Amino acid sequence: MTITQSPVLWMRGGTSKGGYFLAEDLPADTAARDAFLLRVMGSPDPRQIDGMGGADPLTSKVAVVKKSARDGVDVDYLFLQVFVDKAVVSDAQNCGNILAGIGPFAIERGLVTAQPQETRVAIFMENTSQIAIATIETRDGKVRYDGDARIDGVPGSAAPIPLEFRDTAGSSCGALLPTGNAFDEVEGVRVTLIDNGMPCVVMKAQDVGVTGYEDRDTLDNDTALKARIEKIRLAVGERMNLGDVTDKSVPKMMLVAPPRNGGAVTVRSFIPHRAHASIGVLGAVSVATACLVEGSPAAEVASIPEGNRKTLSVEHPTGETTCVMELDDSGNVTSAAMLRTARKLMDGVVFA
Ligand code: NQM
Repeated sequence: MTITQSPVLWMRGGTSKGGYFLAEDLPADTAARDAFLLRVMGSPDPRQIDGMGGADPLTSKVAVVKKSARDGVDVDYLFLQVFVDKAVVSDAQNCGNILAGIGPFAIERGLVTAQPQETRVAIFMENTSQIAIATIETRDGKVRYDGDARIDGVPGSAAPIPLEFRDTAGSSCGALLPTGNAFDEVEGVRVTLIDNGMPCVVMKAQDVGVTGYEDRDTLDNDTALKARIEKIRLAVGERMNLGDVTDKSVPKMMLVAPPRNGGAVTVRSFIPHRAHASIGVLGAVSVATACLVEGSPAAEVASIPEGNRKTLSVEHPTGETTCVMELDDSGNVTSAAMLRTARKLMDGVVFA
């Protein structure tokens, strides 16, 4: 089926933005779907001038949603990253920021019925076959978007959307630590290969010649640094069970340094070729988990509170993101929660 238009809801989800589609509105054939989405976003083109994308990986994102047939699950969510400057649409990663808009979208489209005060939406994340629970404020049968919750990287405030993740370890790599090691040495740099919801390569910023406190533009303009970490990324794809990662948006590259504002750790992330303006949701969960791995480079720079329930503030270029992690008595992370917000921006028809 070739289509030239589709109903869509455009939303900000967390610190990202993208098009939310019902699965039934898109072609079932992957090649036809991807061709349509590339046209919708205006890719490949660094400016995405002929489409809806914002010339940034964080604003070139798509959610495909359907009612779930799974027990105890409300909706199935497939995340698609539409590359900005390549004709690539990838389902190789999940996205916890776009996830924040899934509950509101499901209610807007009648896939989930709004409850009197708040509506719990159980979401099956198709990319990684895991479940997240989002709690959406609802009044009079509608989503409430206004509120007092603030997240760094987004101006103003909005209704809170708590997200809870369980069993995210090994989401794409098969194991939390796919090589079984607290660190491996790759291209002369000590790195932790880790996946607690997002495949990440975590290394000390100083080990690749930066401080970890640079702003996004400085890092984005550092071509020597980017070439160095891309070499590491390509070298670890197979070891992380991700295969050839040349045209994949994972693993993410995470440069860590000691916290400066009372948090647990400072992170500068590459996703993977552009520096992130803040940090991804599952990216933050994975880095926070790396800080808890004894003997890892991240543990050396992190400041970790005591107890089995840890509130870890991950400092990033535009503020911080707080992850609340639950650990079992052996120190394994059993769940992670994070606060996000979302906003409905446009409801209509998009053309290809
Ligand atoms: O890690 C960007 C984002 C993300 C992903 C990226 C995300 C996550 O900020 O769960 O949210 O890492 O490509 O939207």
